Amino acid sequence: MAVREWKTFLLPYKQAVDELKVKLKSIRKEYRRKNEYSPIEFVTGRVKEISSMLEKANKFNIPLDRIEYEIEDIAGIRIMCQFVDDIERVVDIVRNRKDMQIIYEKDYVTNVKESGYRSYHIIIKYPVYMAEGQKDILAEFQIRTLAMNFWATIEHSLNYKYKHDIPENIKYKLKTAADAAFQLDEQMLEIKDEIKDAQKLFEVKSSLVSNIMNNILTLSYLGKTNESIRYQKQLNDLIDEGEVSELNNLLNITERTLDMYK
Ligand code: 0O2
Ligand code: 0O2
Repeated sequence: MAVREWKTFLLPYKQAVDELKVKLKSIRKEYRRKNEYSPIEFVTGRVKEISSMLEKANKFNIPLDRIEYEIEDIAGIRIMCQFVDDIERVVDIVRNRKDMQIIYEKDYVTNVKESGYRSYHIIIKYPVYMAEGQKDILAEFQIRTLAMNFWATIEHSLNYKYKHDIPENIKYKLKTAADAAFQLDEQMLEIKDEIKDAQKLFEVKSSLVSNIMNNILTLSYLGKTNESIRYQKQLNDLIDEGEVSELNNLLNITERTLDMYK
């Protein structure tokens, strides 16, 4: 295939990656808007490099006209979670969607790969609407924790450097590091509630602070300089150590003052 034909071939995959990223990121946004914990920490996506596709086609003797059926990760989406048990929640979210048809799942979280690799993979069929009409493409989700992602990213770059022939001593160290990543995930799971509470507290406080700031700004626009300076000082005193209840009080006071002038 000429470069131009590759570009045309890859168009629906690029569109699928863009759409899937938006869809998954908006799940996170929705949780955050509701002030709830999101099982999705962040999402990345990529279309497979042409060189990497050719390499895979060569390795598995896949003729070019079979690539779209045989290479399942031309469109690749990675979903990162904070905790191991978030992975199941994300898998359930994907299973319940009507716009993504699951072809099969591979659980490398339970069945760790020989290399030490852990992740939950889902291959989906996804309809993309192009100018000429609908095209169904395959896409791969890799769902993993931050620790799994850290390990896989490093191991992947070493594989690239050593052309998949990593020296035994480094392989051994990677295995030990994979165990350490596993332990880290287990330990984080044990203090998950603690961490979630801290994160929630941070979010509640920052949303209170931003609402108070908005009210102070509005007062200042309305020409109520004295009040605005007074509340700004009170807010400054609360920023570091203030309790939620104190911030709530200040928010109520600024709201009542605003109501008086509106
Ligand atoms: P935000 O608000 O910065 O988090 P693009 O191709 O540019 O349209 P995107 O999503 O920017 O798409 O690129 P990509 O490479 O697919 O995804 C990168 C996203 O993952 C960025 O978020 C990064 O912030 C986020 N990311 C990467 N590494 C980490 C990490 O270690 N921790 C966290 N929390 N996020 C990470 P956004 O979408 O730009 O939004
Ligand atoms: P890329 O784009 O470079 O990431 P096989 O190649 O037969 O072992 P198969 O059946 O093609 O694997 O699919 P599998 O096992 O689900 O793996 C597909 C993708 O998972 C890989 O894509 C990697 O992204 C990731 N992966 C699987 N095993 C490992 C591993 O041991 N280490 C790391 N870092 N990643 C792994 P590609 O093809 O490597 O492409």
